[in-house]
Amino acid sequence: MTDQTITSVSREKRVFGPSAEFQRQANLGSMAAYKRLYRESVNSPEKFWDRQAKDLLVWRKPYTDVLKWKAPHAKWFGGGTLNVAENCIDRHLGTERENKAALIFEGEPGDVRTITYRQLYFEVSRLANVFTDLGVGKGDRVAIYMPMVPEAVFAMLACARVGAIHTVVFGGFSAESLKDRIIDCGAKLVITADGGWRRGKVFPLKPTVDEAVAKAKCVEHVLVHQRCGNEVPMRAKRDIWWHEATAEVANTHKAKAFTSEHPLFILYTSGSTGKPKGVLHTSAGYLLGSKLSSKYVFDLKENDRYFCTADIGWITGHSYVVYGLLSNGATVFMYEGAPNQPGPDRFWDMIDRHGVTIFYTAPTAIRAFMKWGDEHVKKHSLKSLRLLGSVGEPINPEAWMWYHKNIGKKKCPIVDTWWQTETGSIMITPLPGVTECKPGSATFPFFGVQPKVVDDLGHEVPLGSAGKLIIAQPWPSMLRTLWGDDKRFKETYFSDFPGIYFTGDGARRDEDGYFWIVGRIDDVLNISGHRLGTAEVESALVAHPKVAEAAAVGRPDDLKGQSLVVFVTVKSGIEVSDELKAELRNHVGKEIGAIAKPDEVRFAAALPKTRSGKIMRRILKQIAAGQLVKGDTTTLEDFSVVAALQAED
Ligand code: 6R9
Repeated sequence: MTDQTITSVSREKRVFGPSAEFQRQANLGSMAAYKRLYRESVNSPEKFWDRQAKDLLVWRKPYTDVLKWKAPHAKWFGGGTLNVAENCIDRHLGTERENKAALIFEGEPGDVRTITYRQLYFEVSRLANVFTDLGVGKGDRVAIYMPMVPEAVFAMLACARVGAIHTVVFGGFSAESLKDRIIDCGAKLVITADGGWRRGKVFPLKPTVDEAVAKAKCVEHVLVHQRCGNEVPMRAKRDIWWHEATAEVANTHKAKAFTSEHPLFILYTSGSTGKPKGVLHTSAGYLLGSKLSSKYVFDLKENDRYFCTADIGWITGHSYVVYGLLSNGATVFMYEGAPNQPGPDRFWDMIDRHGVTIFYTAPTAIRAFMKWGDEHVKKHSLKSLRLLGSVGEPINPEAWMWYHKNIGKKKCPIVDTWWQTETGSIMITPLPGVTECKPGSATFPFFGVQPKVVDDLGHEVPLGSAGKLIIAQPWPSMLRTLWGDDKRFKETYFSDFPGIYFTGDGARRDEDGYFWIVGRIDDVLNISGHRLGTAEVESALVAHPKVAEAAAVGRPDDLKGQSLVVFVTVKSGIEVSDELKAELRNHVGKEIGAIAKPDEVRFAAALPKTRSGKIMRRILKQIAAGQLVKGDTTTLEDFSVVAALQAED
């Protein structure tokens, strides 16, 4: 993996350090402090994690071992017991946080609810009592298929409280995907709502659940939260209204303790092939990872109002809406609907009205805001914001700069956080009071994380060269297995480099040691023996003033191995033409080098994306190669985008 590499993204030389003002108040305020703690965390991990686990978690019974590692299986905090929900709720009661807002919710129609920690305790307790009445307890699986409403959070925490294992399925998934997930984990209970609000309309959820459950014999009950009041069929005995069931039970609940490695949740995520993988996370290690990272990466303070735009159907919603934030006693702002309802300034309007201080979103959203135009941002002051975050894909320097100037008003640090469903918590990230950021780089590892960029034999490559990103040591919030498929777990993550976690991502470190994520390994192209990251080409394209979004894929080529095809959407009002194609080819050539000049530029009205906003390059690859689109398309947000691209062929 040390052959010639193109380094357009890491040619980015601008550096942005934290302001003295931010640094002064930061939870960690100097590079020296970071280095000292980091060194300890990787050189004496057991000592480091022992201290964190004692400081940050409430234990019912102290653990006896910090780590038992028999690759690829980790056991953290053996011998100890705790309750995750108690760590997110009860521990704040009887303190000044008791009447602090845990959640501030705004529905798409504009309805606002504030739920204090005390109220959260009552809500979750009621639900936990309902679970017990329904015979749902330790180790049972519960599928949650909900809109982004507080009840979704209550449902997760109630599972944790009784020791049930939740699997949250994003509300945009089809009945087929929901059914597959329910069956794969054998869920006994499904929790849903009549519907949710999206783009001014009710999208019904219950009918989808009915369709899924009809084919899933394991389900005994469906608990339905009434959100929109739309008509829904209720099946006698099986279906139960949330408000009716919770009205009949006590609003207090004594939580039992569970062992550190008791499973907390399963979250399905797509692999490069085959059916989705059920990533399993367990209790203590996951909670500790999400809590510690929230505290330092988001520099949490008692008065913060934190807004993460991710749906709880994704890992970001699990770790950085629910567990990491509530365990820290933070106030989480949550929003139900679309970012452009009623207008493209909905987020900015809410940030001003609710005094949001920390904002965490995805590059795909940032590029959408850029495309919609700066005027929508300018209508609002955004003066409460003090910290910004990015997650989900490499953020191209253009989007970073836009975010920095227009949303952060050049004063908010940006944390570009690299991590995965499998890692459970943030792995490579700037620390906001510490790190000098380079736009597009996730910078340095978080505590306890030892990432390395290696060649196919597992040897570290020289700085400047690209390779495979591995994590050399176990960390507390790592996945423990794939539900029901330990063999696939070993094969997927621990077989390229036996006993060492392989992320599936490509990366490089620059001469200053900064990590630059190139993208998934399968998205790395090899053109005439030159390695080229799709992210680099895309980053160059979106830097062009006429381009809104771009996706680069490889097409098999007899001569070059692969040729480069790019799909481009242009900004509104821009005419597409052959001239523009030539202009874009030359532009990429100029930005990266002649080797990166696309062989073909294709304009598209929209790009195929997953529901979490990731461009589905696998599909574009098939279209570029003139093949019929095959394989799993259930995660696609809008199939008509694919149909339109194919029709052009
Ligand atoms: C949290 C999340 C994981 C994959 C990961 C990588 C990409 C996520 C990134 C990033 C560059 C970042 N990714 N964050 N790439 N910079 N800051 O997104 O989890 O949905 O499992 O996706 O997303 O390719 O391997 P998940």
